[in-house]
Amino acid sequence: MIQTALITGATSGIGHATAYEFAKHGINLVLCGRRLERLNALKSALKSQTEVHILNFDVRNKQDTFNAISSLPETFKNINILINNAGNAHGLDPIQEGNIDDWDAMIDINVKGLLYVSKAIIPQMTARQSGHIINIGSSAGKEVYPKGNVYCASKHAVLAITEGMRTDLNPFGIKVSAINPGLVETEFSKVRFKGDLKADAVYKGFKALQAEDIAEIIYFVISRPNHVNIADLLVFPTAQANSTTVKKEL
Ligand code: NDP
Ligand code: 8X3
Repeated sequence: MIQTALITGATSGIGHATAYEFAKHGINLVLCGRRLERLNALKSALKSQTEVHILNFDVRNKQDTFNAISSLPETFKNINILINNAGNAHGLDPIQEGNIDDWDAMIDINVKGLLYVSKAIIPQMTARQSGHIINIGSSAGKEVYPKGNVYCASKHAVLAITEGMRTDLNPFGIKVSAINPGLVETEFSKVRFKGDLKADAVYKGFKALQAEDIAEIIYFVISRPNHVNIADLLVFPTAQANSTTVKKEL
């Protein structure tokens, strides 16, 4: 059976690489993000391999999120796989110096946005009694590092929501998984540091995970047999032992 996956945050990094990985396997794609020109470019690049529909909305906006998902044409309406990936860190500051707009962004996007998208998709999964939801958490959802405060809180929330979903959706046979990467070289640090050159230093001196590494893992997780659910997966680059221990050669 041909499957359809909806990927949030498909314009960059992990979501972008996952779109390519899924297209390779003939999975139909609903690709979401705010940067329309990137969504259009992605559609052009992948349309020879699979069917692609793009949805251009900000997950912070509840109404836009529901409108976008309910606008899906009949052929894309049945989402079998939901990849809740859109998210970022905004800032890296001690709590006493934290920027309230950054806090709002992280809670609104990483937590509330994930909930809005899930709320829009789950009813069709419960109706069909099948589906797979993958939430992209983080090693930051398992430990709190200095100045990580609110980002770590948002990712701890993602893990709590994942467990809650897995429990509540258990009667419907829906799989729910969390994939928790450590350092992945994407636009993540550019966003966190608002374009500051500091971002370039984050992945220097060691081989960080690449977006494609996570995309392959996501495909592995969604392609297990029906009776197998990888509930929670933590992955680091070899050079990283935990959030604060990274072997760098500078
Ligand atoms: P990128 O910055 O490369 O990608 C983030 C994606 O999220 C973009 O496609 C962006 O699209 C989308 N996004 C951000 N804000 C919104 C919004 N308000 N509405 C809709 N889409 C939004 O980072 P990554 O690929 O690294 O991040 C993907 C996920 O992986 C995030 O949840 C992140 O927390 C998590 N993660 C990242 C790690 C890392 O080290 N890179 C490690 C662990 C987890 P657009 O701007 O076009 O809307
Ligand atoms: C991204 C990894 O260590 O920058 O979630 O928080 S980290």
